[in-house]
Amino acid sequence: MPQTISIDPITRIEGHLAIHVDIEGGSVSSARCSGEMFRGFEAILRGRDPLDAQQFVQRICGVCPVSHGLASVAGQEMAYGLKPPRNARLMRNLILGANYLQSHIIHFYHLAALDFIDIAVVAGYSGSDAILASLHDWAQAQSTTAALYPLAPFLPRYKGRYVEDPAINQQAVKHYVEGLEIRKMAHQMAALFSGKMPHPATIVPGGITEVVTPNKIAAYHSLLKRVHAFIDSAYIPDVEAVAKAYKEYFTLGNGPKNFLVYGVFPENDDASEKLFSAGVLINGQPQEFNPQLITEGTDYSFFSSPSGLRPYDGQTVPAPAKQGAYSWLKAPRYNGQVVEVGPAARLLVSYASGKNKRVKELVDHFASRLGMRLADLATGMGRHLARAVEAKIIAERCEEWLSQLDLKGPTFTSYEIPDEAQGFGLIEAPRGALGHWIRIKDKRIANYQCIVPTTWNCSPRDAAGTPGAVEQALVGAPVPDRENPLEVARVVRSFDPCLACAIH
Ligand code: NFE
Repeated sequence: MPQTISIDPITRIEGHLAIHVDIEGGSVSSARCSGEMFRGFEAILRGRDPLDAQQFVQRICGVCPVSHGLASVAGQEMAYGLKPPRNARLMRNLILGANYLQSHIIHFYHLAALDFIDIAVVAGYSGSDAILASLHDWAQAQSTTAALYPLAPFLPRYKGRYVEDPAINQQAVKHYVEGLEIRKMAHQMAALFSGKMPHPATIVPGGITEVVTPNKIAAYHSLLKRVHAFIDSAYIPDVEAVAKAYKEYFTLGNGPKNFLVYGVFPENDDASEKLFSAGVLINGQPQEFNPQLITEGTDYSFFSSPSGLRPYDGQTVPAPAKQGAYSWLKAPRYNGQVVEVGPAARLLVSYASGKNKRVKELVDHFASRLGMRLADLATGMGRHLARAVEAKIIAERCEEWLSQLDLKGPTFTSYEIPDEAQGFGLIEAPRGALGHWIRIKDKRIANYQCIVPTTWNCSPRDAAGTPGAVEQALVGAPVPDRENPLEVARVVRSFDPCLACAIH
């Protein structure tokens, strides 16, 4: 009989997720991901003015509000037959680009790195670095006060092998602190063209209700230079150092080997070219993406809504006592297949398309330095590397988009809301493929459905009993000590789950 352990809740992710794993012979034989909360944004939106949508849906999440806002306005722009002006496309890229940078930096340093980096190193620090010395003093003071644990909230933690080289640990801990300031700068970058962060009110169908000024361009540029320098001098070297210390994670934690990308960062005005292109890989084979093939299952979800509906017809009827259900996430499928979404998917699809030379250059560069294969990007360590590479590419492109802004050009196109219409907006949030579907009747929202990156990744089983992407990725993870399932936590965190988004 397998023994089951639960990590409930799993910490250092966003939102409320429980992981239950069955262990046989010292490793995971089966896993279940349970989203533990219901929110009901889709139900809240029914009957409202369509222009409420992009404001409401941004409240799904404080980490990726820009993506929800942009998916909503893209769906409305399809419904209204609208094309935003060039400046709006560029400003949206700059706002979303800045949001990706803050999201990837917080994920690595403040959520995932402490699975590998030994923060306890600060207690024995005796050097002259101001940040590390002040952390050392704080640790000392804490050990003589009534703190429940020394170094709380960083300790206690799961016991296991952490990085042993003090120089690597010290650098990463210093960058943990510096990363907080860098994240703030990335938020400031986004706010320059969006008015505020998070939850900007300026993202509307038709464009962006902000103006382009030389001061904003200069301010964005100066912040971008500092964030970009941090990516090159801290983020990428730290990810590489961790990757070298944990090579086994390039084979651990791979998921379904199917990938879905909707594409993001339009590079021309008809959006036919994107920085990261849309595409599907099934068992490594590229397929043309067809949005008609997306469905959502509810067989193991706390919903009484029918299973297998297309998103335009999706229903959100909670059923908390449903027999056999174990998650508040639905189970999205592409042509019936489980797919992984996110930065690794984006790099793999872009690499396969051959359209983005920079992706190929950087992926080949790191693959050769780290002795990994292309497919190893979708593993417990590859996903961290994919995020860092993507951050570098986005920082480079932000510089270019900034230079393309037109000081005299419009940022908004006006329109009428039709009595009846429908549309969908597909975009990539930092965590992967994000879609919003809207139906309008009598100028009101008749139906609204979101299918969100973490809903794809942390999906429960479907009608066929096939586990979701994270559930599959956990199978085979070693659990040498049931009290300290560090390997399980590392694999889950490599996906950067956001359950606030996933359950919406
Ligand atoms: Ni709440 Fe989000 C991103 C979206 S994840 S963070 O990225 O959409 O499911």
